[in-house]
Amino acid sequence: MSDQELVAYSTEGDVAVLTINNPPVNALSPGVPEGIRDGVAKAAADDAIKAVVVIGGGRTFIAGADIKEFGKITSGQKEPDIGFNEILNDVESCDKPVVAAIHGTALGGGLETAMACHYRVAVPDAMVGQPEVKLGIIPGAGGTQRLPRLCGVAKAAEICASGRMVKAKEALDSGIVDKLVDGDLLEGAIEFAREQAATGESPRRTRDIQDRFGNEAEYKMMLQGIRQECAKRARGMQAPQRNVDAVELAPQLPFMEGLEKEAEIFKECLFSDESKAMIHVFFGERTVAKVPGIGKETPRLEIKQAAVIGAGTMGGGIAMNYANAGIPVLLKETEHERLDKGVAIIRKNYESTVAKGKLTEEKMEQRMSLIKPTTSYDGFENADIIVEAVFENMALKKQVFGEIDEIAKDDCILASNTSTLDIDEIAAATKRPASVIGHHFFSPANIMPLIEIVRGKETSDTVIATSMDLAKGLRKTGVLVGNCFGFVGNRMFEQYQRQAQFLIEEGATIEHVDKVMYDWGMAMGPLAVADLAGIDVGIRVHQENVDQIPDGYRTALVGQKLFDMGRYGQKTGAGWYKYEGRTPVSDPEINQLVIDTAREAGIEQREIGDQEILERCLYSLVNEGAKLLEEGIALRSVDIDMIYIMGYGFPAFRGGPMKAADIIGLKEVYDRVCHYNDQYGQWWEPAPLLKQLAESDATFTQYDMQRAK
Ligand code: 3H9
Repeated sequence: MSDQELVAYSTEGDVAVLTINNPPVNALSPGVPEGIRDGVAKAAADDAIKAVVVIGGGRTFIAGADIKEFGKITSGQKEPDIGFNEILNDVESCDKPVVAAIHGTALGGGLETAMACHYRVAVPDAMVGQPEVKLGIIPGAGGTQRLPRLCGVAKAAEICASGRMVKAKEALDSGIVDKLVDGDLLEGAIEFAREQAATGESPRRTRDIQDRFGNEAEYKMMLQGIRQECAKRARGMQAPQRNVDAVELAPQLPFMEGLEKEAEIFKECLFSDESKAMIHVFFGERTVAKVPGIGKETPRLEIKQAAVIGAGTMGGGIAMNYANAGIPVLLKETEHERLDKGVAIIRKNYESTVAKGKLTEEKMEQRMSLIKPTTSYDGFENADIIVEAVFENMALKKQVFGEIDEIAKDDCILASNTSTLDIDEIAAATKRPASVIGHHFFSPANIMPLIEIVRGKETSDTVIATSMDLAKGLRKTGVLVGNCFGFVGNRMFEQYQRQAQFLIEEGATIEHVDKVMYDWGMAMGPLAVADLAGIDVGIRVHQENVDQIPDGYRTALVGQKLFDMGRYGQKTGAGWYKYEGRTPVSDPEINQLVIDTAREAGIEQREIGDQEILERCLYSLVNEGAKLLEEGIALRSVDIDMIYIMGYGFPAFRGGPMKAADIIGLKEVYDRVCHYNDQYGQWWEPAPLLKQLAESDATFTQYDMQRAK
């Protein structure tokens, strides 16, 4: 495609119209900025033209710089492009009014382009924003310098540091947009452009605006608040603070100097590990939706009626997801008492959302009315999907699947919410294994954004495709995985938990292990997480699968003792910690129990440093992840990363366990796995894939790309 076609030049009487045509989202790929500059220059040189309108072709204005180009820069394949700033400065210098006409979204470099235009008009449902922070960077083409000149320092800092989308009305009220156009956007923009030209005044250039920064003392105080909020919300991340730093420079420096400083910070951020991780996550979120062999042509089933079996914590949460998506759902329990309890918890959950002002009472009632509690299978014959969410026990699950096989209609999807058990064995309890699939939700199921979709060996493509679409419809991310004990998430998690417990048996304290992992960015430390998930859940899963553990392998000892003591974690008020409400408090009794247990088992206790804790917890995840990749249980390393970020509180700014390993360097990771293997053997046997990639100086990301070819 030629540059000319990327930005089409046309005229409407005395107004030049530049239409950007770079589908799907009009990213500023090479050629687009140049096309805008050339179009503006052409209009400027034409005496018959009085004004210019810049508009996006297709569904949106401009979604920003082409994010794919960033990887080329950081890997040294391409020079950082500083030419974009010059182009925008040229656009802003034009003597004829240039009007950005915004529909869809004007994001990142898209908003920066719009702000370099002299005026902005937008349709009422348009949105603008500087989401660069979500990529671990700051706006690099004047966003941090022009935005405060339009809407004030405090607001600009908040927009840049949060990366949130700003609705058109708010953009209008805060001065980012000049006018909302109700009818046809292009017509409205042309009319507005003509009005500006008719004033005869030179166009208003954002860089010259000086009177909107706000009161210095006031915005300084607000910036402090924004920084504190970022430190909490984006713990461990640099980019939010760097966004505030850059915006704060706007009132202090002349515009061109501000741009230079912004470029310095932008480059610093772009080359950071944080940015590599966040860009990986951006593409990862989109990649996981793509399943090789399943395309648009794969037939889907329509899901108009759902049914859930089991009204416990998981079943109730799953039913809420369907109700939230407007899909009627039957919720079955064996006894009235349990059913009533489950429904009461659902109502309580909704009520707390209403109390926070995030849901209206009316919507709550609507959703409650979509959930139909029952103790029988009546109505199940009409369900398009039945989700089993009973106790994690194979015999029970097989019994349930045998029952639903008798009553479900022919094309009904039979999904199990099992978190560890063999989907093929469950499917074998039915006469239709092609309809059986795992839908592993994460607790609390109404909140956590992940569903591990487990493909059995006979699951049909239609059932997989429908499940992936359904996940999206339920506003979740579905990640397709293969069938094995614990699938991807829990099989890795077992290794992680095991190392955390081994570490304390060898002398680290519970608090120390948790602190190291929390400080590294995990939402919670491994032992605090075990308390949240339930010590009983972990032990029961372990008991169910104990025959999977090779003979003579070391197993963790203290967890079983906590279970025997009835210390199941938060739900019983005590586990690894004691709980005051939901606040964990160290328990000297358990610290002593660990020491006594280690002594009885002949495990020597020693000083253990932060680095060993981090390595053993993280690399045990990575090593198992590499095995899952090799076995084909995980489709790509990025799928593992998304599962960990969305389901296990892994910090997005580390990119997920596999990306974190890539960033550290697989050679280093492999060396340390070998070191622990020399020391402990057994669980530390290095994954052959890790060895192979480390020895060929490759990364998991490269492995993904290689396999996608
Ligand atoms: C920036 O601008 C830096 C500046 O300061 C300049 C510095 C010099 N680049 O999300 P979707 C792809 S940083 C490349 O499914 P939706 C996306 O991968 C940028 N590709 O659609 C997907 O590809 P595929 C700041 C991009 O309708 C396809 O387009 N801007 C880009 O659900 C469709 O995307 C942002 O961070 C891009 N910028 O949502 C905005 N954007 O089909 C990032 C999208 O192969 N974009 N793609 O998987 C978004 O937030 C959403 O895409 C958007 C549309 C809301 C626009």
